[in-house]
Amino acid sequence: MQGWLPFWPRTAAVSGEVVNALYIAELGICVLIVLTVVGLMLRFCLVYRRGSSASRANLVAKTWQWEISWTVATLVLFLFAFVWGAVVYIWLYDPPSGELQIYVVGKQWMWKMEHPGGQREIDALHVPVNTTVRLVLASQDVIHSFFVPAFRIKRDVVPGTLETIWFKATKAGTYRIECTQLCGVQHANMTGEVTVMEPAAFGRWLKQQGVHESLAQQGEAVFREHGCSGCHSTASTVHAPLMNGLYGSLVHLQDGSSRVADERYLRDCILLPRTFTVAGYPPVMPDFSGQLSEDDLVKLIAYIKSLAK
Ligand code: HEC
Ligand SMILES: [Cu+2]
Repeated sequence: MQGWLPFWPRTAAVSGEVVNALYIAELGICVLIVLTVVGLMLRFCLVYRRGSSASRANLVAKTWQWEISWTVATLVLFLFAFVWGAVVYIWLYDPPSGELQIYVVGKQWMWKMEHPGGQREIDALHVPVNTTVRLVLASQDVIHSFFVPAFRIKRDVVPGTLETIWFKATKAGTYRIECTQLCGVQHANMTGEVTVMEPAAFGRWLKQQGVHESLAQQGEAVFREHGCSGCHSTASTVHAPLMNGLYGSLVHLQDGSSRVADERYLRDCILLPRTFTVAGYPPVMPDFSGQLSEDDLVKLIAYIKSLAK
């Protein structure tokens, strides 16, 4: 695409190609409609201008065939655009579990990335090429929006919850990360760079970071330090659920409803324990809101996830 349209933005991910196709198709439909309407207008302006000798007899009466066919044709056209857009939207915003999971914490004014191996980066993200990467995004303060134009992915990061998005980069290189939600005076500087590397180079990069504790291991330490293990362990005298096998399972709640234990659920359990209780347990889980940073939460969640199998 860039070959014959130099101003076309770079495309370096599967989602980029998919969004390009949709964008070009919608642009094509719009151009077609504009040309038809403006073309007819100009034609009538010229042909029937004052003083022209065009015949004004034989006025065509309105016919139902015409009315119905153009209405149905545009309806079908727009429904087609809608269905296509909806399918792409759902595909993009319902991430697969991914071969690599990275946590992203947005704060005024930087992006902090945490790899499962415990490596951290500020305003930079290293990933291997041709790998499905799932991002779990959190905000420490205000609403930010994580945007990688070359991948055509964008996700608002709302404080108080977790968002997910995914991508599969197809070309090695470096690509801009931007915040697209006005988030304070330094908003314009809240940028970064994704570096897409060959898998071998990525493996070397991970090693060079000199990290010895994985995110889950760091989470285990937080789990102990904040007394979670005092209740959530086999040795505990409190009747509390064990974390083993929790992630990804279906949890039945006291009120009869159930929820899948994804990252968002785990986060709610820790910060909003009073809003729901796991069926069969006493509602004694303490409220940890205000006591744990987004970083600690990310570690705790990584730890609980590591106990999934
Ligand atoms: C005083 C004991 C106690 C402490 C300390 C405690 N919890 Fe809990 N927790 C419970 C109990 C009891 C439940 C089940 C009832 C409920 O949901 O409120 C629970 C539920 C949970 C659940 C939902 C489990 C499920 O099966 O769905 C998670 C996740 C959780 N706790 C994580 C933590 C984390 C992380 C910490 C430390 C930051 C922690 N808990 C500290 C007692 C505790
Ligand atoms: Cu921001």
